[in-house]
Amino acid sequence: MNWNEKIQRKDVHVVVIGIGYVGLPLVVEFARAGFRVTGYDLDKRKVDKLAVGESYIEDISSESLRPHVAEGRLKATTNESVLATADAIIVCVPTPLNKTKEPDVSFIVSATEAIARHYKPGQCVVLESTTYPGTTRELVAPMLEKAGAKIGETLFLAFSPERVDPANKVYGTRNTPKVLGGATPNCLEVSVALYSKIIDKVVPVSSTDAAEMVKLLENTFRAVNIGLVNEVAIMCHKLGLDVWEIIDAAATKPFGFMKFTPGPGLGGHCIPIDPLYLSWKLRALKYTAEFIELADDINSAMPSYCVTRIADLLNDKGKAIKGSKVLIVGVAYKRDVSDMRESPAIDVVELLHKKGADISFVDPYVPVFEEGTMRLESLPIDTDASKFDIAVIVTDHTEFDYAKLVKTAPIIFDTRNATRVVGGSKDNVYLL
Ligand code: SAJ
Repeated sequence: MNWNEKIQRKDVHVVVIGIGYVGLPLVVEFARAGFRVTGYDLDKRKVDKLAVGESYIEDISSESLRPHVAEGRLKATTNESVLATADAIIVCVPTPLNKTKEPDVSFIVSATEAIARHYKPGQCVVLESTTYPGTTRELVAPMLEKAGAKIGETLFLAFSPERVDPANKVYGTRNTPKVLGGATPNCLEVSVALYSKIIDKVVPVSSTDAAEMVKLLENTFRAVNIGLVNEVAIMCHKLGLDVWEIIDAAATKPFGFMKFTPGPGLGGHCIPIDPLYLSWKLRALKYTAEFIELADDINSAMPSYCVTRIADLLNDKGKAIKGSKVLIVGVAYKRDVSDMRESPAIDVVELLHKKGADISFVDPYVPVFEEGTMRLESLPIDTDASKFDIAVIVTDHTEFDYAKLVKTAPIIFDTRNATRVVGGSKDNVYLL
């Protein structure tokens, strides 16, 4: 039976390797489309929850899992031998940076080694983890060929960048267009046929390298533009201008402008990391990706810039950072999420701690802040800010009471212009 028939008859067992914030939504969509799906992960906690239809990802409800688990079409396992029973294997493993800010593709390698150990002719393998152009072709394909696969004949290999946007209530897996590049035309045909069953709009491109590069352009575009507005914020402060007013006014331009806002730095597992996969690849080709490296320098320096501004504000009140009581308002990497990965708050807190500040924080999404030797517990969301020398808004969660904060905190350093929602006099508020 050929792939198209298998797909039409839903006679396809899909195994998703890595059931995190990218893999789990795919598990749901393949199950919803009527396929047999198994989530395979080394994390027994996730596997045990998925196996009983319990979600552990904010954007996925347990109700969307349970019926498929009850029907026996949706399973979960920590046992890699499930790969031998897979018709399609989707790889959604992390691609972090290592200590020297270089790509760490070890999770892709481990996943590919497992696939190779259980390779059977006819399988379709799609890599979704964000990575540098060439990974699928130079790293993954040869490992599978060593196991006997003939790419495009006995194994269909593709790359499709994940476009999951945590907490996005408008765009989910099904209605976000999905780019797909095949290692060969046959590979593209099979993977497009499969993904078309779960994604409204599949966007084929000419190769796996092209598909890998598309994702890196998407996120490099964001990192560079965020770096630009962060530098504009520094320039405006030196010019005595309100950068938020400038950006809001520029954003009235109905064409040729896209609004980005300055902040305390670049957080999350995508934007600070993905562009460095691209600049690393180009360095290997003896080329310096100037914009990426410059944006990374500016974005990485924002926490330290914020601490300098905090020092100046306390100094104006005759206070040193050392011994001052500082309330950090919000520590997650962005509004209304609980994720702390690469959060700029980590650097802001560490720098203040090194200077001897007496630090507390409040974040309804993050109960405990742990970094190095530091361990802080979040104060209640209605903490009285008048007991502190300064309140620093690092993450502008919606549920904070900014009006109360403006009324009670002696000084507020607002890195997100979150206090714009508060009317009346705000002469104790200082913006990035
Ligand atoms: N940030 C700014 N200024 C901005 C936008 C973001 O300082 O104008 C900061 C955020 O506070 C955060 C970091 O940058 O610390 C990243 O924010 P993000 O809005 O880009 O959010 P992410 O990291 O969740 O990015 C994801 C990405 N999705 C994928 O990679 C599949 C990104 O491509 C999306 O564009 C982004 O969500 C989104 O639009 O929300």
